[in-house]
Amino acid sequence: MALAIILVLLVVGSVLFHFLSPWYLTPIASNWNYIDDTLTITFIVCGIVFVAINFFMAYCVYRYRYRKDRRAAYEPENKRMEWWLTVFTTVGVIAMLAPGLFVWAKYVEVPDNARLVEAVGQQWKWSYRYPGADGILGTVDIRHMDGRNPFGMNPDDPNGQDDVLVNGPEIHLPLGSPIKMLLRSKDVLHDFYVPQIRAKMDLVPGMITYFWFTPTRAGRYDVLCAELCGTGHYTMRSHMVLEEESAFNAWLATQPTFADTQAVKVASAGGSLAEQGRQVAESQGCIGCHSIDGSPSVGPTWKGLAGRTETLADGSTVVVDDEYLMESISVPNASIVAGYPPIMPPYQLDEGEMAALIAYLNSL
Ligand SMILES: [Cu+2]
Repeated sequence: MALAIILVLLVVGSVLFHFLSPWYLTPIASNWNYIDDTLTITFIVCGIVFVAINFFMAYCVYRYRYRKDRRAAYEPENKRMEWWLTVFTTVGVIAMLAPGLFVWAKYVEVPDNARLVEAVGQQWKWSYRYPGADGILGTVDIRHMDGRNPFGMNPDDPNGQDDVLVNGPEIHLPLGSPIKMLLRSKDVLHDFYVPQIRAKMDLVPGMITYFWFTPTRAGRYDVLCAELCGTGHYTMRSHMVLEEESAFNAWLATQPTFADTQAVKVASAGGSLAEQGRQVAESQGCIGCHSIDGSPSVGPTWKGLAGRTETLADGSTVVVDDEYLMESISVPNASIVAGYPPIMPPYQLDEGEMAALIAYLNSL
């Protein structure tokens, strides 16, 4: 009897928890209401089955409890009950699968007028590329990738010169028009996921995968990696800002094109060495993990870094000088500061970039 009551209480508690819990889906910010509907249908089907099975179990536990004067009867077959179970199960499974197929058909059919945006994943950060005024993304190849060209842009492709490269921690997109997100990985499996968009897709090395959506609600949302991709997986984050077309265009205009990034490198002109270093830090995405105002982040803050005495993971101490900074940039895991995870990827900078970055670090 006690067991039967516990079972009933468990069911009632689960149902109450579902309706009273504050943890539910975040407000949707895209056109994918279908995905929410599919989730709801699955939830209802599973919920009904969960309640029915547990109540049935509680009933059986009570009804067929042990009694001295009663023996169990052996009944190996019950045709009628098997029919009922088969029919119910079939209807339930169809109710869960059919809407999914319907939504999937829409999910893979990208509208013709969708704008292209590319997200590039690597251990453990995101970067983004827009096609520029011509609407065409330039070709890329892994052979072109280096510290100067992290996207692997083909320098001889005229379509790529005006591509806008965002190596920072944010992607901006305009509200109201469909976006086709192209996904490319530089190393291992990743997964581009923004919970408010309700859409996600794996990044597979050697393939360009995609999905599409129409942003509908302005805001700043977390971009997550939803595929375990190594020790720094949890830090592989970014933000998606959805805003009005005009604000989006104003932001996009502040981002460098591929031609800009190459010109800066070649000329090395404009601004002090420290200012050039600030640009290197921005273009390499360093500020995604290191704050410059002393606030805590994934990695140690850069504020007051030069000359600071750091305690390393092995208990020894080191005074931060140029040599230590250089080592920490090119071989980050050689000396890890105590309290931080060993997750920074090595950066290959050329001599000029390294000198500029160190001048910038020393200036903070
Ligand atoms: Cu990842």
